[in-house]
Amino acid sequence: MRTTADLTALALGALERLGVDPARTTPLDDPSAGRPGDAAHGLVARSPITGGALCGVRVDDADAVAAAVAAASDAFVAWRETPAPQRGAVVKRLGELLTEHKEDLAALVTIEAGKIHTEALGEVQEMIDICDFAVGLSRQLYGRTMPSERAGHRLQETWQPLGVVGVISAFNFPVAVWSWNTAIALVCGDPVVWKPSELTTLCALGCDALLQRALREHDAPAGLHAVVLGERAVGEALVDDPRVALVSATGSTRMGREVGPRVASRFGRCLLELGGNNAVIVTPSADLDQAVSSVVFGAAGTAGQRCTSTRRLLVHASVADEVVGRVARGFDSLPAGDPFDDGVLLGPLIHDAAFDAMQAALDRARAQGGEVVTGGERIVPGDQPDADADAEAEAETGADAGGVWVRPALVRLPAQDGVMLAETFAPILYVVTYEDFDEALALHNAVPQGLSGGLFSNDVREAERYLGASGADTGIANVNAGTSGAEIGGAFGGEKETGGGRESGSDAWRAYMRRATNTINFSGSVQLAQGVDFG
Ligand code: UN1
Repeated sequence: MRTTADLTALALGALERLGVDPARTTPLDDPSAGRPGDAAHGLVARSPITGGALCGVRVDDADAVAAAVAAASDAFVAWRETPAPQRGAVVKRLGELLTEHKEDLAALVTIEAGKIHTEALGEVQEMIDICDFAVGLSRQLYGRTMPSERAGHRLQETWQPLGVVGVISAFNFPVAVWSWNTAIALVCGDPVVWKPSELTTLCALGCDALLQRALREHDAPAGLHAVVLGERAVGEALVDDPRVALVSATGSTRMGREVGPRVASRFGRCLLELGGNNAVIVTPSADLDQAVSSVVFGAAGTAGQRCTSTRRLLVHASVADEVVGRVARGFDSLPAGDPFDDGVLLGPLIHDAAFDAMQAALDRARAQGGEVVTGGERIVPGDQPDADADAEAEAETGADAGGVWVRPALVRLPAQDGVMLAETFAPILYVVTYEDFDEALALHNAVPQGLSGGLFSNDVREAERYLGASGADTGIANVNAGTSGAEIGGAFGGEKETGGGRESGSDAWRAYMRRATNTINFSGSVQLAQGVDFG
């Protein structure tokens, strides 16, 4: 297991290679910088692998946010007039730099989010992919031409840059979600001000450094991108600034409930990507090998900390015992440990509070008559020091508390109710059985969230019904594929309490532009629509 000192050295090396200004971070042993938590440090960057502190990170205040938004607004004036394919050239360069620095950025993701290294590399790959997509899009920001009802008239719609985009992102996808928004916003002609999670500030500094390099190389206007670091007040300043035309926020439904009305009250535009409570239906005709391995990855991958994680298993009664047994064996055999190590599939939870929330959810499940088939307990992988003893040691000496690993929990519930209707950001998979397909569809949709879902079936009628008007009500609905791991080419997001926003591929770019409907009269006379005669 790597120590905090190892991780600090790795992180600082990566930051240097990525070109991050050393003044943005402060060493923890610098007496002039104060102690962790002091104003001089602002935030402390930590790793969930050891629970230890890596370095201090200088933070921004509300004035700094206002200055970043002002600079972005100025940059917008020039950027909106820059031809979209030239804007695309900057994003193309960003994609090249990401390819070159894939390892460094992935290392920061593993260090700060605890994600296993193959998933961290996959996350950076999503960034490269969205850059490719955005570069192509820069020549395809299509509007339509419609037939006019008036002779000698043309009716068309055009898409124009919208303005400053505020991006708020979460710890679990600390770099990809930023890139989905930023690559698209930039080709659409919009500057970006980014407030990342306070848990993944080093990742954000790394992304910003690469983009600044691409912008400099292309003589893009200053202020086109800024990262603002801090806690709630920084996010609030961004959300409330009337110069921010679009707030694209990823996080909990609780966060969205605050952000949505605040942005709406100033008639700003919001793109919300909030909680999921994603179900997989396993039918009697399913290929159970495929279903089980997809469910194990969906529920336990990223330690259950994706918004697309599989949280509910709706399984036909005739195959329930077999599926539950096989998923339980899958959970039990996942190698836990240092997420940098080859073969490790289970990394740590983000922090102690995530573990506490998981235990509280399991207690609720038991109170509802749930049976914990396997998992839920804290595990101490490999040479990880004893966690409880270390927590006390940390309080006294500042030593590492130790990371929090947990065995993914599989819980059979008598009915889909109570705790199963809520998203707990941890690896818990609730199972209920069903008897007929209508019941499975009803259960699938009977939660407040609507992000992702999957059906495992080889019955074409079930598959078509699942994808149809009365089928899955989620923004992402898959057949013989799990709930997580969506590709960037499709639009990403969901309905109901998931917030309704769509990011990344397809036509999600439209949220980042303003649409204008244009009538051009080349007839040489005035003709009113709807046949109106006005003298
Ligand atoms: C998230 O968890 O916020 O579909 C994003 C997936 C990833 C993105 C998840 N491509 O699981």
